[in-house]
Amino acid sequence: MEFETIPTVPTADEILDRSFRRAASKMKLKRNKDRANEEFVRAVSQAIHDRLVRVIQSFPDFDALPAFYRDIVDILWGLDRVRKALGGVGWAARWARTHGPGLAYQTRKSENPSQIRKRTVARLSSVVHQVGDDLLFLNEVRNVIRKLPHVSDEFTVVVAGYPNVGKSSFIRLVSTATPEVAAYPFTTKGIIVGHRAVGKERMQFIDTPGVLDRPTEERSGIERQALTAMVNLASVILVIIDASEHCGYPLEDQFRLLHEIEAMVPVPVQAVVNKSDIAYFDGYINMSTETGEGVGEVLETLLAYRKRSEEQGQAKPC
Ligand SMILES: Nc1nc2c(ncn2[C@@H]2O[C@H](COP(=O)(O)OP(=O)(O)OP(=O)(O)O)[C@@H](O)[C@H]2O)c(=O)[nH]1
Ligand SMILES: [Mg+2]
Repeated sequence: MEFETIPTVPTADEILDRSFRRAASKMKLKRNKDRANEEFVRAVSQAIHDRLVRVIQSFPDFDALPAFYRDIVDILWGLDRVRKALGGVGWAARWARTHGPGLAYQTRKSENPSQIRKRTVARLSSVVHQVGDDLLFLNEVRNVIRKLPHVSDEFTVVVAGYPNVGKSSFIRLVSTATPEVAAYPFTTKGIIVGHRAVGKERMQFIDTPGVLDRPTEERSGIERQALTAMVNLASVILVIIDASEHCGYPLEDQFRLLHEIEAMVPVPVQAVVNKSDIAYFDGYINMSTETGEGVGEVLETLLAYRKRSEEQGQAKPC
């Protein structure tokens, strides 16, 4: 994703300091003092405009992003809020461009160019400070999105289920990803991507935060990230069930979530029961990420889905 290359968003003070410094160096080149004041005003408004435009241009076009990334930005901050912040910065850039030449002209025509210059600097500072919070917010967005995992367009297993059932333990065992594993719910707070070599190719594995069986509007941003991964990224969803209920959630709720997921997505949903070293559940594949029992069977089942998807892909009309 192009997110990695978004540079740090400068603060209002940094933009002003750098722009004043650049303008001051241009001012020194002018012998005539009045001309120097005029040149300072012109250069400072141009520099502010350029720096603000650079901020806007460094962000991707959110409408053109793949649905998964757009959803994640929407879940974390709200797309409207991000667009509004970019809009604010755009307003300040336009202000500098529109008013800069006029203010420079006034400086030249004035009886007291140095006073007009100071007044202009104060106005420009005030405009840039008006979008100071937008700049800080955009930097916060930048710091998070540049670390979003890179998800590629290949056969993808999204591992989902209630919190604390062993999703990350499974991902650690079978893929290159090393998510944190802990004996409490919501250890995983975002999407984590790993891979596993399958012959000459790879299979992508996505670890997700736990999801509770509850109405969508009550779900937290952490849970909603898991749902968007299931909807937008999965070739197959592996729902892990903890029949031992050591995770802290009743089996009945876990199965309700499984059925909700089945109804929500068009891709295959494979249920697997984990922690078979503690409790076994008839009628499902049982595995234990602790002892390794059954993990091979789960991988074979996933490979069979992949094979089927390849066959269907080949069967598709061109
Ligand atoms: N006995 C036993 N414990 C397991 C097994 N798999 C995972 N655990 C334990 O279950 C707890 C939760 O494991 P995680 O892998 O962090 O579970 P998770 O589903 O990723 O949890 P969240 O990220 O919080 O949703 C940890 O204490 C693991 O050691 C298993 O097969 N058997
Ligand atoms: Mg986890």
